[in-house]
Amino acid sequence: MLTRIDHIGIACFDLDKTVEFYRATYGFEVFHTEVNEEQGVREAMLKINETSDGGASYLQLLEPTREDSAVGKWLAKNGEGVHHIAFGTADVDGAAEDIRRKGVRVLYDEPRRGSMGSRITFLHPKDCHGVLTELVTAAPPDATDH
Ligand code: V0V
Ligand code: CO
Repeated sequence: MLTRIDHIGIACFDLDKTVEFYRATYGFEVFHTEVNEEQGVREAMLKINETSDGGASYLQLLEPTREDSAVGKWLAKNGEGVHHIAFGTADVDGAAEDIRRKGVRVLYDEPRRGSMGSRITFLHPKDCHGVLTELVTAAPPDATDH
């Protein structure tokens, strides 16, 4: 079961400038930053609110670390903007399997490492009405060292 919007992924050319826009305009502060080399991103998580399932919702600002990454390719084609949405679930393996059985392409055989020790997978945007969709299981609270 999907129980929250975990994050909205926003692609940008300059992470520091974009973080500053969200701080100055809305007052959102950086909760966590990291580089994920496998995904080819440098990212900042801005926590927006807690959610009723014990999780939280974030904006995920993404700057590519290389041009041939998913975000690098997307930026070259589209410019800055919303890149993906992510739904939170306690069971990313089960959710991905259910959705795969419905005929939607799940991009990874096994979930991979995401932000803050989470486990993530993606659904192909062409099977989701044009929206790149991520499924996330957050790390247990004591395992998160943000
Ligand atoms: C590509 N397309 C998109 C899209 N990216 N449509 C909607 N939203 C997007 N973000 C469309 C594109 O316009 C093409 O449509 C078609 O899909 C094929 O795209 P492509 O440019 O040829 O690129 P591909 O096929 O090489 O790669 C697309 C996929 C790739 C979705 C397969 O981006 C991918 O593997 N994404 C998952 C990983 C990812 O995005 N990582 C970065 C975030 P037309 O032109 O043919 O009609 S990492 C993250 O979120 C983390 C770490 C986290 O949350 O913790
Ligand atoms: Co994401």
